[in-house]
Amino acid sequence: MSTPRRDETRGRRSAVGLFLALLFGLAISPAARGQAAGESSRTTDQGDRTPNAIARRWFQDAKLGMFVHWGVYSLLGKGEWVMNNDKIPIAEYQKLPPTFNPTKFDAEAWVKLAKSAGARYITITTKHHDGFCMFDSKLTDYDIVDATPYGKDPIKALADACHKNGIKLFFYYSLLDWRHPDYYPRGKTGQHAGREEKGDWKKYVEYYQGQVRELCANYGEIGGLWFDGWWDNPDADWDLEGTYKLIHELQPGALVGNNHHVAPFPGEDFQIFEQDLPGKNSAGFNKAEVTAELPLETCLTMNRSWGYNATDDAFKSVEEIVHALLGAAGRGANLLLNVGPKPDGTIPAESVERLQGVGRWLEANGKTVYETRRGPIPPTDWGVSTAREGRGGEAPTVYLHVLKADAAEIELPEEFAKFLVMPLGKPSPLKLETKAGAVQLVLPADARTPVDTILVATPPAPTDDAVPVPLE
Ligand code: H79
Repeated sequence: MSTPRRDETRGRRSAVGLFLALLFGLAISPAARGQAAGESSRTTDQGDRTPNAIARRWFQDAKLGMFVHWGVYSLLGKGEWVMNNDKIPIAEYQKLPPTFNPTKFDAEAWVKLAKSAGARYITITTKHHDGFCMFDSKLTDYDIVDATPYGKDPIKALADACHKNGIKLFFYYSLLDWRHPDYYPRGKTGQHAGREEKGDWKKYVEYYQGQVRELCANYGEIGGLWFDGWWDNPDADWDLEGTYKLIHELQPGALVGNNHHVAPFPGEDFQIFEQDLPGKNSAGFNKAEVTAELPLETCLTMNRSWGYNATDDAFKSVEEIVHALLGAAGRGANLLLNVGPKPDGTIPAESVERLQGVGRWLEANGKTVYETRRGPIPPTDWGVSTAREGRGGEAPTVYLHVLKADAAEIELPEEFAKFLVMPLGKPSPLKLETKAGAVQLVLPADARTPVDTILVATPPAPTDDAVPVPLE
């Protein structure tokens, strides 16, 4: 083995033990420790067999979801905020549903597309801020079954297709409602809807909780609820506690997330970041601290819009999306990647191409992403790390994802000095040089691969004469 033996005694003591310590943040630099310590026992404790704990682990393993923003706003092709942005009063906006007839909607095709992308769950808008319900609600006629010529419940079709294909389904639900007369006192947005200046907030809470009950009761097993819009009226009494209790009672394996941009509330199962990786705040509203207690999720648009936007062609490349997925995974988060279907129910070709591109990448490299946790090396200038626990006698593994295309040398923490590091799928160890307490890994051009150079790092064998067996 060509790696330098800097400290034989320490190396022999227990390389695997050192690795485990490294993996769980016990024997590593303070920065890395901060990162690894984030894995709390609540989310990784394999012994916790409650449906909620099992679901959280499933979520952390799943890594990629497909987000769907679809509603009557899709007809206008200007995104899901069009009612607010174009100051369309309800009297005008409600002319949209009678023209909404997505005859090309094919639930099975959507689910298969999500699968081909490597996504393990779908999160779909059941009601957005405009208040229009894309599911069959008995509590309003302002829904797709009662108010459109389509007359069918696409959420039901999607739930059935998800169950059939082993994909979990989460429901996006906007707490904010620009149309409901009882959404009063009003919040920050939806000022031009033309509503009367009155309303009974308590009745609104009953309405939305009733709809949450419908979503939990009528679609079989669901992955969870994904709330948004709380920030419109943060001082109102939303009775989130009651809402979360209802969900957890009706669906013990369902996870609750709320995109409220503040620190998680009790009863929430994962923390959401919008258009930013956890810990970043390019969007301006991701100021909440990253919690160490919960699984994390970053939701991201593929272009600049959530709902279908006919003129927005600022699509990210497959490479950028894969980097976002890895940036999330390296921070312990999932990526929820958005598509905005057209009013006819089809998904834009640009999105289909990108989803399939991501899927091809995951097909080849998914082992270094799915079922991993963030690795012992925090995100750095060259890339990120993920880690896989050793199971069934397998050695634990750290995956180094070198995202910087021209990186010729990368620096690793000194604990890696004795590791065997090899490019994924190429059984030729790379050279490690220890310099002033840090390890430099030499990355020749022929060891690099496009999009992501994945290096498999395994701890040294426990004895000097044993030959380390690479996992890949
Ligand atoms: O559904 C998609 C968007 O329509 C919705 N969330 C994603 C998933 C969304 N709503 N608003 N935004 C995204 C932008 C965020 C605006 C905010 Fe604010 C900045 C919320 C809080 C600070 C604007 C200013 C709204 C309230 C104050």
